[in-house]
Amino acid sequence: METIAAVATAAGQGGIGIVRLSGARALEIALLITRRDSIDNRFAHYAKFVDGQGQLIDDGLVIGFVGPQSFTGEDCVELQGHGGPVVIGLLLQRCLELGARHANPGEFSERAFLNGRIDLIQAEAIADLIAADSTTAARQAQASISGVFSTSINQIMLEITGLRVFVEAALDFPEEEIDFITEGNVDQRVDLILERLEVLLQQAKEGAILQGGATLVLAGKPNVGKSSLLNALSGEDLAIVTDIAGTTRDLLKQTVVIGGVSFELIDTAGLRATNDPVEIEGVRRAEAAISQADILLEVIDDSSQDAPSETGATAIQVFNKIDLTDRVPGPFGDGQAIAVSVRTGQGLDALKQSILDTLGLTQQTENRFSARERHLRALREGQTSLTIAKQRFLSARAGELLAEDLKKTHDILGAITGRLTSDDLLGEIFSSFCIGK
Ligand SMILES: Nc1nc2c(ncn2[C@@H]2O[C@H](COP(=O)(O)OP(=O)(O)O)[C@@H](O)[C@H]2O)c(=O)[nH]1
Ligand SMILES: [Mg+2]
Repeated sequence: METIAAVATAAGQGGIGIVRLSGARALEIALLITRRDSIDNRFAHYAKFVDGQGQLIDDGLVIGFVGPQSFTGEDCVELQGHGGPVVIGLLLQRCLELGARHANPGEFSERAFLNGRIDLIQAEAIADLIAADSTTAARQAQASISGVFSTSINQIMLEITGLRVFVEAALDFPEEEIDFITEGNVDQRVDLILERLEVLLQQAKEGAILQGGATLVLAGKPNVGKSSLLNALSGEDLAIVTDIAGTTRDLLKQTVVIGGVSFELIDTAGLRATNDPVEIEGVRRAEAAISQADILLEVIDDSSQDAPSETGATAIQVFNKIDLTDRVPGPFGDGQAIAVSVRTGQGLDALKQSILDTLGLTQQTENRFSARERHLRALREGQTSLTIAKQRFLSARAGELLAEDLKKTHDILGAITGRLTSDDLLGEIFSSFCIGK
């Protein structure tokens, strides 16, 4: 493996800038730059960093991590200098002159994965932690890094392994005539695995929503107070609010944090028939946004006689302007309707709570971990494959078929932690990382 180098700290100016090296020549390169005779394992040495002409580039700390007890599993070095883009660039340049190659995005994490230091879930969670835009997202990424998700997957994989061993053994000794159903409790064991998969899928779904940030879309007639609500929820005066219907014509997007969860909130043009070509396009965009919404906030003017039109699990009806109608603030009816006054702020906390409830985000936070769409897909595929395995087994009672189906399920789930993953997928995952990670 070539020795790789990259700036590990963010671009720009900072107190400290770090160049990171990994690979067989990492220590040797660091010795040349620091002109030291040795670098102790996991020890911070003060050092001067010099270039090829013996000129001082910077001074700072050099720390060596001898493999395999390092992040990547290889010999690693951190050169910690001052955090200026030019000075840290010179330091990196010197590493490259001495034979290191500039690392690709995510290459340090990829090596950590390839050397078995972390699994794929953990590698992805590191990227998610760095990209986290809310406390919740950061906490649950940390949970995945520390192995909460991986452990659950591995337990399920272990159970499938146990079942496969049993089935394969039975196939090897046909004369023993092991009765799968009665002695092996095969269908019960499959059911148990299916149950575990379902629980894990629910947790992962929640994790993915919190990680990716759900989309909230404001919809309703003109002048009901959608833009006012966007401003209230974001705490900023972003959208233009007037009493003229048709003021908002384009989509307006803003990140808002509710209960520690970050959401993308989209304000739309009011839905109405119009001849204005700009507004027609605005309405078209509004409809497109509505169809993509995780949660639709249908705003209704409580002082009008209008009735809500959108229903369903993911729509919340927001009856606004109750300062004009004297309706009691908060949830009413079947609970999917919330009375608010954006003007006075009444009912807005109840609305926020309702948003979290509707996404199923009020349960315990203890088992939360970050997850990605890729994981959800694999968990669902695993469920399907195992369900088919069970059905085929019960109808055909053929051990060979079951063995095959179980192997397939095993492979699908194994791709989540990366035990069994194609090179294409690996390339896709790690190339989305930042350089130096
Ligand atoms: N009385 C009252 N007026 C409001 C309330 N919320 C918004 N409005 C007014 O309703 C009008 C339309 O608001 P706007 O946010 O532009 O509505 P949009 O067209 O749905 O985006 C503006 O004059 C707002 O000041 C409220 O809670 N109470
Ligand atoms: Mg508006």
